[in-house]
Amino acid sequence: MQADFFDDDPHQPLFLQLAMTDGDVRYYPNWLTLTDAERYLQDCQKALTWSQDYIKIYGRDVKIPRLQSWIGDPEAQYTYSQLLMTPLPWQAPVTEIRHLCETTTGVKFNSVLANWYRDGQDSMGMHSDDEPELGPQPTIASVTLGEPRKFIFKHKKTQEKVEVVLEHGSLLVMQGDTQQFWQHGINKTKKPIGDRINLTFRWVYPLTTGK
Ligand SMILES: O=C(O)CCC(=O)C(=O)O
Ligand SMILES: [Mn+2]
Repeated sequence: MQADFFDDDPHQPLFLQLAMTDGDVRYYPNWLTLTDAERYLQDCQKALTWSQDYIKIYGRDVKIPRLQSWIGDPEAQYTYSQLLMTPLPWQAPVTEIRHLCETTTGVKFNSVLANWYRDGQDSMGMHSDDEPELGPQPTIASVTLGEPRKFIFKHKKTQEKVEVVLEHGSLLVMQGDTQQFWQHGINKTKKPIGDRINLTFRWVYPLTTGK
């Protein structure tokens, strides 16, 4: 990973600015203390309502290779991989983490997609978070709890790749034109690895009815 370290505001945690053309991605290692990261990992595993969702591929229902939970304000309805997701109400561990994300980014979030990667066979295909309800330049705050996983960016035109290992207690912030120009994802791995929970906080604009 190529990056520069930034420490321009002593009240804000240190971050690495990833070297990416047409993108603005910041990585905050050790964003949470180890004690908080451990506690949040366990609380999220226990307290969230996790579901095994399916997507349709060529008319067949295919299992998404991870567990998910969509939490947010009631109007934050979201289509993800062609699934219309109605949010579950906010609850303790994610509300606290949401406030920490808002403090670091200076942006408000009304929803979070929680992903539980149970082992190396769970993954996330390459995609951009570019659904219309996220607006043209969404800020997405992505928190990692548990097993570190390699996060891959691929430029949509040049195919350039940038990789960063997302560590326990870290925060990744994608903003500006990142979703317009880049895809991101997490590959499967044969390594025997444990659980990872990822929380991606977003602001979802309510869907208009066209009236
Ligand atoms: O698990 C991750 O770090 C990525 C999650 C993600 O890209 C998403 O939920 O859209
Ligand atoms: Mn994403």
